[in-house]
Amino acid sequence: MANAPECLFCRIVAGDVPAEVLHTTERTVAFRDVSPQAPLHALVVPRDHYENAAALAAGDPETSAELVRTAAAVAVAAGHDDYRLVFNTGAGAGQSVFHAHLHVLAGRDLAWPPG
Ligand code: TR5
Repeated sequence: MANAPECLFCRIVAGDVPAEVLHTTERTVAFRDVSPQAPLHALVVPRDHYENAAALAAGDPETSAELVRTAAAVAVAAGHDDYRLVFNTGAGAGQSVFHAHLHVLAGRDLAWPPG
């Protein structure tokens, strides 16, 4: 799927908007969230533009799986065996950037259910 020039995360992937990149693979980029909600808060995104996790899984299942592998690698590299992975999907669920992204949260007690 083509990248979207007006999409913030496409621009981070392209290097046009600065971000603290933690890990890259052929298909994914992981960078630190600008407004961290835990000592480790990273976002893992596909290089290609998909609106949300469901669209990514339908259109490119291998990259969808790679997002999870990359998220695990980021958490373990930061010294965390326990971590939370979150896909907010839709504005009502808290999605604010409409380029699929997997939140990786770790480093503090994470309550359940989430807010
Ligand atoms: O709310 P959802 O699930 O869509 O998550 C979007 C995430 O993007 C939020 O946790 C934001 O804090 C994060 N975000 C927003 C911006 C940004 C970012 N993370 C890294 N770098 C960012 N830049 C440069 N600009 C943002 N507006």
